[in-house]
Amino acid sequence: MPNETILPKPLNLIGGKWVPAASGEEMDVRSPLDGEVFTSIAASQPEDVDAAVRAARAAFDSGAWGEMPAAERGRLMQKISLAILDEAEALAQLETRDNGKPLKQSRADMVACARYFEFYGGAADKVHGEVIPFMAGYNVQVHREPFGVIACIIPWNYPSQMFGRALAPALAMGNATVLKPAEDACLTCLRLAEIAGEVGFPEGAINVVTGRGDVAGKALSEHPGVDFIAFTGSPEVGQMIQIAAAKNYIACTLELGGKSPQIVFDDADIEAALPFLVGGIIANAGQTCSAGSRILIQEGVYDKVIAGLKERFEGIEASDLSEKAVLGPVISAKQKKRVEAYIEGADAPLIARGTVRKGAPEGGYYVAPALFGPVDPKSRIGQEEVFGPVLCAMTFKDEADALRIANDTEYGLMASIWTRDGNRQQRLAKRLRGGQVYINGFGAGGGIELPFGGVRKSGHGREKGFAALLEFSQIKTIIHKHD
Ligand code: TXE
Repeated sequence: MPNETILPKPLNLIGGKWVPAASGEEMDVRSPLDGEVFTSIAASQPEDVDAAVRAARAAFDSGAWGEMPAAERGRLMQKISLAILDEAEALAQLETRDNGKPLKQSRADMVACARYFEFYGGAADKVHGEVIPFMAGYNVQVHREPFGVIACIIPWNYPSQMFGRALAPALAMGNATVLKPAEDACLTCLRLAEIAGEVGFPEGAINVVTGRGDVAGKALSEHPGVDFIAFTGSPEVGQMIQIAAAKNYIACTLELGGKSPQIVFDDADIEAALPFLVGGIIANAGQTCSAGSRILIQEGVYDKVIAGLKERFEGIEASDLSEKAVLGPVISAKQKKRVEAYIEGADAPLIARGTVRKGAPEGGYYVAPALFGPVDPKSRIGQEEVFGPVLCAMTFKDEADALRIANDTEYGLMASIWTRDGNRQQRLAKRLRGGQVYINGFGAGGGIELPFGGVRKSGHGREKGFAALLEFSQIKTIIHKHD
């Protein structure tokens, strides 16, 4: 069990107060490690969401957060960053219990969460405006302003990382926020919001409402008091969010799924590539929007790369022993069923299957990893996002063929190129569809400093890096005519 002292109560954070859902309803929380219920969360209704949006609006309008000197805002963000690091181990234990990911990954997520607040806290007083030379007798200033109230709707795959990724840039720019974390894993978000209060964030700067997506999430996305929506999740819900935003004439960022390719050419350093080819789909049990779920291999090295992948896949065990595991369970019984249906229905030869640890709890959501190949790029498993530890290997003849296959999905989020040819690296990096391209490496959306986001069914807008500060703020031009 995680450290009981930080196990959050089934409450929402609204205007600095911890309150139950107005209806009193709660939802069970199950651990993916054993499928057992171990706590509950508030099952919020539209009225709870309304109260949270009003609290955020009040905090914004009062200037308590947005008009606080930027350096002071930044200092508070540095404080939460340090407080998260102080409590990182207990938070990581809680994350693993709630989400199922191995402890090593939960620990890395806490460092990343703290780093988001450090990075954006440091940037809070460094976003400058501009002065535009206009006509004689005019002084024209371009300011960057907060939107006001930002709704952040986030998924369950990286709850604490997403807390930092969505909230830190929004807060740095002076917005007030309402967070709707995912019902499948949100406990660390509740504790992180509590820590923000403990280090001195003003009431209402961060509000958190838990509950079902189609109830609380929907109410938040449709709320007329929201000025901007940052959504990460499935393409289907992303589309609903964009429609809801359009109805209120507001903007949104959508960070949806992917079917990201790693492209291995004949001249690649295969030994260097193999750990990244495997890690790109095994990390977080493949439940990463930027997972490298397609490996495109040039014909001349196909057998060699497959032999390396096969050996590694057969050695991977899905395990409940979180301290040692590299692969944990998937998030839910529903997700396990979905991933297994893809594996059983795959129209491609199965090359290798890992195992599930003997003795792992029966009720846990473990899926032995699977490697398929050669996969027809047009097949269902070659095109759709599985969101599980399932890797599709494909072959290609030449650079043009690789580019065509890589870009031929509805998604466009990430890609990596493994080759020693510098000209090819540049040519392909520019032509691959997506928001991030790695050359001789793969970091699944890696780097807090690095702008990240997709195109088409992978979404739009950029998070991370300085780009997020621009995304979470708007321009105002002040034109002053003087004598
Ligand atoms: O996502 P949902 P799910 C993909 C992945 C996965 C599939 C389904 O392929 O298998 O989506 O996952 C909230 N209005 N990704 O069902 O439902 C919900 O409560 C407003 C990719 O868990 O999109 C949660 O907070 N909000 C992805 C968030 O949306 C709604 C991460 C995401 O849940 C809502 C997760 C509604 N009508 C899944 N319905 C990535 N890009 O990393 C749900 N929500």
